Amino acid sequence: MIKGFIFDLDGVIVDTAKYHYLAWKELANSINIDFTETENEQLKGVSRAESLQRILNWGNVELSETKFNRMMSDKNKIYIDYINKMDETDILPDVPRVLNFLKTHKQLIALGSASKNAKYILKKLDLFDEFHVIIDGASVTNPKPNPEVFLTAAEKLHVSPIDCFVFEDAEAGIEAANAAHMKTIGIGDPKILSKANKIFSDFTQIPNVYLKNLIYK
Ligand code: B16
Ligand code: MG
Repeated sequence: MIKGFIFDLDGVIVDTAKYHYLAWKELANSINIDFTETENEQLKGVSRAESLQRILNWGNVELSETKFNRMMSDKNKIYIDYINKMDETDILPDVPRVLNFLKTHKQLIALGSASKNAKYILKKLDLFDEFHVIIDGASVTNPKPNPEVFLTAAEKLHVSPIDCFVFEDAEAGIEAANAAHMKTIGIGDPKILSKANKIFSDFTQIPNVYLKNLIYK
């Protein structure tokens, strides 16, 4: 029984959402756009370019291509400054237990993230070698909610999409995994993740027996 287990990164393995928020807020405020955590929720799982476009739309601001690209690069510099302070103590509780359980049961494990910083972050967390396949924002052309990121992960794992499980914290990610015909496990707020097949508040709530059932049933 070999199944594919695909993990989102930001908000699932590590709580980088707060750093994305702080970096975007600094940028948005610099061009007089107000930006709150409620709006930030709509950027989770969304690509960097689409995130900036949404912020500009909220503020009714238009930018030239040059300025748009400069803002994306400025945002990433601020974000990387936060990331540079991270280490393995920032891995969210019980993520290592779940990864170890799946490995012990010879399951295939992939990362499916929209982030172009995913490989760098995994190395900082000392988790890079835990994944058989890493699909990130640089590997695909169509960002979530398009299913490409997850379908590519399944293809590279050589597992059929219907035998894949996706751990996701964002609405766009759940939509992408549902569109890929995979089973979705939402991590976080049930109000946001209502389209997921199953929801847990975090990995501490996922018992080994639940994982065992996913593998062998
Ligand atoms: P970057 P995930 C996503 O990562 C984040 O949730 C989203 O907020 C971010 O805009 C996106 O990555 C792009 O990130 O600027 O690092 O390329 O949740 O899909 O792991
Ligand atoms: Mg996420």
